[in-house]
Amino acid sequence: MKIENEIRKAIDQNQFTLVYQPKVELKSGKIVGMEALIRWEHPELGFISPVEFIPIAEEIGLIVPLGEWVLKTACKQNKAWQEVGLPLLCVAVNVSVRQLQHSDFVKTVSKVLRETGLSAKYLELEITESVMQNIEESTVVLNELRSIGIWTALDDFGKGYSSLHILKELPIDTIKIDKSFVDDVANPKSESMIKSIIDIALNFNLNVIAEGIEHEYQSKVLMENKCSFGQGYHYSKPLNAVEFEMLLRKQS
Ligand code: G
Ligand code: G
Ligand code: MN
Ligand code: NA
Repeated sequence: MKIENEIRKAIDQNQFTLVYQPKVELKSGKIVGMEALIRWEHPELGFISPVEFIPIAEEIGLIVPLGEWVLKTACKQNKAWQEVGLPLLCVAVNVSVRQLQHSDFVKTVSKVLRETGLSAKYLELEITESVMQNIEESTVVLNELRSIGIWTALDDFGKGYSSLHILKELPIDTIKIDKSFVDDVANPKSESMIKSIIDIALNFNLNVIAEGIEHEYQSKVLMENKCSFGQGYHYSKPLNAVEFEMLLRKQS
């Protein structure tokens, strides 16, 4: 069984689902947004991690239709939650460089917003440093997204080679501090790095959120260093739509 064919079949047969991980205000633990993450339950093979199939979908170009499905599903779900009176939150969707560089990307995002009725300000796109492969093109696309009112975040910040360069070059709104720094925050060198990253971000007028918070003490160090938002198992693992909605109802 070839995984390429299985991905194609999975799109047609609705084998993919999305889970939602809360983004919280560290001080209060209050949910301020959520990141949508794709999940694949294959009928015979069982759970397959996006770490395995996203790179293949990218390679064979299927990330474009798959990414559109993710966008549409996340926007539709967010709109549905808004319509039943739950708090107005921004949903973040991960976007591959291959999608961003596709000539129809901005058109596709606009179409999804129009069709789902979700206002652009409730959608955030998470991109990675790989968009630096083509700075000029990425700048044009990111400016177009900004002009529509969509937020953008730079995922896995600090992990790559051109983290500082990308801040200088690209119009983005938020950086997400990579989990590796948060993991290691008890180490004074890591804490200095986190502090420096946050200072740079704040100097650039960017929002900052920390990823992969698993323990209370990590959250404390982040707050001491002026990071106000976070995400991670300490607050909640990614939840299916029903579970996420229950959590939201409990808080609102
Ligand atoms: O959710 P999890 O930690 O298993 O995700 C593993 C990786 O897959 C992460 O790098 C995450 O960004 C990526 N990923 C999850 N969902 C999506 C998606 O919808 N689109 C893209 N492009 N990547 C995703
Ligand atoms: O690359 P990206 O940041 O989009 O990937 C997010 C991934 O990290 C998702 O697969 C999500 O399930 C996972 N994740 C989220 N919070 C935590 C955490 O606290 N610990 C660990 N180990 N993984 C996490
Ligand atoms: Mn992400
Ligand atoms: Na990340």
